[in-house]
Amino acid sequence: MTEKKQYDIILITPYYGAKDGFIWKAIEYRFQSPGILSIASYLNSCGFKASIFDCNLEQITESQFAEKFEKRYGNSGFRYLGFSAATQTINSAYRMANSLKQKYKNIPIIFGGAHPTALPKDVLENGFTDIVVIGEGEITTKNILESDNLEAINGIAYKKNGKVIINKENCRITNLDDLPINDYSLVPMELCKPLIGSYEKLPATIMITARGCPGRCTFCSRVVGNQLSVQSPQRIFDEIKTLYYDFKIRQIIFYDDTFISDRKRIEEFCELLINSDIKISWTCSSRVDKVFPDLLSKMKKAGCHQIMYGIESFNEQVLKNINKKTRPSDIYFAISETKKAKIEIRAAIMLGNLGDTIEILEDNIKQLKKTKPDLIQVAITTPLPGSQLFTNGLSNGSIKTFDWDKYEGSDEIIRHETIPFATLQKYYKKTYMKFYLRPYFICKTIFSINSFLKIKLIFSGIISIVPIVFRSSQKKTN
Ligand code: B12
Ligand code: SF4
Repeated sequence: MTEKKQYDIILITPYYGAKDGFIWKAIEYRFQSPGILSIASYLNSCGFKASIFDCNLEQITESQFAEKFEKRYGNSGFRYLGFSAATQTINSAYRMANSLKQKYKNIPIIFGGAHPTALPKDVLENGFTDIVVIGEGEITTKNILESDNLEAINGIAYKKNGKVIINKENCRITNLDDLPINDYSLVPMELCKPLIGSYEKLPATIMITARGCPGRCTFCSRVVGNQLSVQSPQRIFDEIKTLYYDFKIRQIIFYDDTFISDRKRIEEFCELLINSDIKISWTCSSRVDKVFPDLLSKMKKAGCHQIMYGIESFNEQVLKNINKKTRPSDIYFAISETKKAKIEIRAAIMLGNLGDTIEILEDNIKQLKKTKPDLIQVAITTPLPGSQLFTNGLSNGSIKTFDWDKYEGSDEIIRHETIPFATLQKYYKKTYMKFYLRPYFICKTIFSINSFLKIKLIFSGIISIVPIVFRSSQKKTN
């Protein structure tokens, strides 16, 4: 008799966070993983049975994983196991996968996400990964569940007679409206916790309304490539309706790489929100060269209260070196117009780019103090697999370690041509300190207190400054 399988696939995201007892714990943020949620929602809509075990959202650490997995799925039966991993979580995912492989020897293990997409060969070399899905996973995973003939499935890498085979690329999903609305009941949404300073209301969650980015910034790891595909305004609105009415979500953080890529799409989306009973607050990210004053006013009216701009540097030559394709004048324009629209600005800055000098790092601090964004987010440049910086580093030998656990900004990964890593760390702290610990910022913050939530936010903000003295960190790019 064949064993009954309750699930076709269990999709797992590893835990990523601060070590127990470390002060970062107080300001940790976590959300559902949109990638595996989308795959599971799609597979279930096609008649398969997919389950999600999101250890990041549920805060299940590596040491708790095997026991909790057993409790939840031990008696269920499943055909495949899938792990989603970024570079910083790949080692943890390996250990988790290995522990399951010991027990479930005949269950194929699939890896997907940012790191496996960038380095599929590496991921297959560990002995317990059977298949790597490269890029978007919905259709490719469905094809795997439907057929054992791996040779015929585009967008995967696998091992045959000990040799890694990388098949043809899969076709991108050009219209994201073709995918079903995410089935949020697959994950415990009540566990979402936003990053300090990124919300006005609670509960909060994230949404992705576009995939791909036409930009080619050298430091950026683009998981699904350069072709942009989007959800229509109506589709974004429909998903928000589900989140608002069924999950009582009141704050959305749009995690699209660059939300304002198509002005008309965002304009129509804002109109749908303005003319509805749904009163949510939301934030998004944008390039500084995608700023339209009249659109900003409409966004504000529709509930947008903060935009994160990928500024990276105020230096024209550095912007050229990283292929950002923006100019300092775009930055000044974006900041002043966003202020006029009364939308908060979170400015993302990078230290240790090609061409950076001490003078440039000092000037960045000066410009931040002069232009006065509301919040800043600083990162020491890390060569993430999948980025041009990583590929260049491989060929010129400037990458100092391939220990993926260290790829989070606090260790030296790549040698800067002139600035020692200790100096970059010093400027990481200095930029935060000089920006946040100045009388203007402190007074502005005190005068902005108008609710208990604001007091809570400020308290968490103070806590978040403390670890910066001890540790550096990496940011999400856009
Ligand atoms: C939303 C987001 C988050 C969310 C959710 C993370 C998550 N686990 O999904 C939060 C805020 C929690 C987060 C945290 C972090 N993130 Co993040 N994040 C993103 C962002 C902006 C969008 C990802 C997304 O949802 N896209 C939409 C979905 C549909 O695409 P997707 O996730 O790529 O998934 C598709 C495929 O990759 C594939 N797939 C994914 N997993 C799997 C698994 C299987 C089994 C299969 C078959 C397929 C498959 O199918 C999916 C559907 O098509 C990306 C940037 C980007 N544009 O991709 C960065 C990005 C993925 N994050 C990144 C980083 C560095 C981090 C952090 C390490 C940051 C930090 N220092 O704290 C942490 C890691 C936490 C973690 N547990 O993974 C990097 C990863 C780079 C790299 N080479 O690894 C990216 C690429 C940003 C960047 N350009 O630098 N992140
Ligand atoms: S940093 Fe932003 S603009 Fe540049 S390639 Fe990445 S997602 Fe696109």
